[in-house]
Amino acid sequence: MAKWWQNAVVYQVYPRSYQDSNGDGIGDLPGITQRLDYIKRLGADIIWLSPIYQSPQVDNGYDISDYRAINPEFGSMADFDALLRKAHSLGLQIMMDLVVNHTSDEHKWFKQSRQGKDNPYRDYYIWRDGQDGHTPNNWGAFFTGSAWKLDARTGQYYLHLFAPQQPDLNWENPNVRHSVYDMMNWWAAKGVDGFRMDVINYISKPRGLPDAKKTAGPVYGDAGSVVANGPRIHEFLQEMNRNVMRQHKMVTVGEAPAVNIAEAKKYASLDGDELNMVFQFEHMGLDESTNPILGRWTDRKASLKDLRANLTKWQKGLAGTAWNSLYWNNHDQPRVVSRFGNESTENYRVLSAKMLATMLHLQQGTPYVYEGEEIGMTNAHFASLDDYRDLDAINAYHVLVDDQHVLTGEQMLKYLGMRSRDNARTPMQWDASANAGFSTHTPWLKTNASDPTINVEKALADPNSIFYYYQKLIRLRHTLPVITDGSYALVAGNEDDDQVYAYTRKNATTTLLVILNDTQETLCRHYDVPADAQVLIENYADDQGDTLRPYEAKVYQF
Ligand code: ISL
Ligand code: CA
Repeated sequence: MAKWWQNAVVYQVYPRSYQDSNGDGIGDLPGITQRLDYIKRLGADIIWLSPIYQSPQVDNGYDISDYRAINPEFGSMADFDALLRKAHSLGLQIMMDLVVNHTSDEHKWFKQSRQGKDNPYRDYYIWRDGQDGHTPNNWGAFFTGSAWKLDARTGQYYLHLFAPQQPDLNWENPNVRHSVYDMMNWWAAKGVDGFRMDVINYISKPRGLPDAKKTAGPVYGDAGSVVANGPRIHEFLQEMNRNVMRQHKMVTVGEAPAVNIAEAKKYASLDGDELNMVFQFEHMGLDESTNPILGRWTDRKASLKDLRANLTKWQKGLAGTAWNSLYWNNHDQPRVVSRFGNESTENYRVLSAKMLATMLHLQQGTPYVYEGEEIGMTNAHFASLDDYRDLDAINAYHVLVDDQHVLTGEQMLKYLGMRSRDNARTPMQWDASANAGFSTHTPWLKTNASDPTINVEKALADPNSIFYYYQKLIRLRHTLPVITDGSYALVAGNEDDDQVYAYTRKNATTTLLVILNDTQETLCRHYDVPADAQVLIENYADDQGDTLRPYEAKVYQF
């Protein structure tokens, strides 16, 4: 018997960019509440809200200064309660973002902690002496620079894996852990239905905080490789589970960079003593640069072979023992149609968006749809650094172009246009009016000017839109058990095909055969299909058998 979240579909809302209701150019909670009917119409079951807590917004809310207050830009606690009530009345669940690897440096715990070595909150964070006038180890922060910042008051350094304004919490301290569990229970008591846990597999730091391996090129060691999946991580999550998850009906997903199959099986085991599922990152890394200095700043494209091999590895690796989450997009990733699809013509944009949706939504796991994905929103391709708001993009530009001179400004702008997180964060495109119907005021981040015709109003008026295709995929998941419980296999011989991806899902009564042309060419492929097979869903109107048209996706049921 599938658990309730196993055939659910999650829709992620980035509150800053969804709908502004009071004309200040910033999306807010009343704006989301106005749009819940739209999310319901798509068919999603759960809404994951990116952070809405009180925050200085250095990292758009992933720097929290009060876990029990709403950021005033987004509204009030009464606005949150109204959102939750309306969501529940529509049968939608709310999943909160839980950011507990770090807080904001304006959190009261950190303000206390930095007061002095004997402050009761000192040990809430990770403080170390320098080594001979240098940082305690070689770790680099994910947003550039060292992961350590010297604090003048006590002459010690504190750890921040992200921005200096995001000090890491010390999970070795039981008071930290129980403060977090209390806070989670407080939200659960309010009625929230689950948590998406930010970089949760970074919370247990390696003993002794050893240097990380450093390849020739980068100035700092790769902290991610040593902090991911640390020594006490499973103990901490099991403790959290006993204190929080087991007390409520709740769905959880952990963001887990650098997770492998063996670790994922522990985090997301079907026994349910840690999390329900994790976000793995391997398919998001397939198009990284081969030059470690550049990392994801490149225009490399992933090959179909690599993508298929990776998705297949995760399908088979977790089958029967743990549960996958399925995603192409979130607020940190460029738009899927621009990245793995083809945005060069309107026809290809629509076809490739539907093809990629088919690839993902027919696999086993819980699918996540990120706002705007369901209408095929594309990357923004900003022309100037001034258009960017994300500290990740701005810092990377300065380091690679101005300090290290490894890229020209022109090259970096091109790579930002392909990979920056701001590509995902441009305002939701509701209609063709000014600011895409997002706001009456200039938005905090420019709307995507590349195609003003991509919007919800237009999608809802067109029965062949990407929106209705997603709606259908979601409805199929809700009605056909094989999509949730069927076993996954590649069609024999398909592993070497660099143009077409073909796989099956099978349970005791039903087989699905999924055929996907990942090219803009017309191809010929023969697959054995029983004479009485039905076409379950397709992105062209008429099945032409062995002929596969550009980006054709079709699913047979028999
Ligand atoms: O965004 C990234 C590159 O694609 C990742 O390296 C990202 O920083 C990492 O996945 C962690 O992300 C999460 O924690 C960050 C926050 O900035 C991201 O928005 C969040 O999703 C720090 O809280
Ligand atoms: Ca607003």
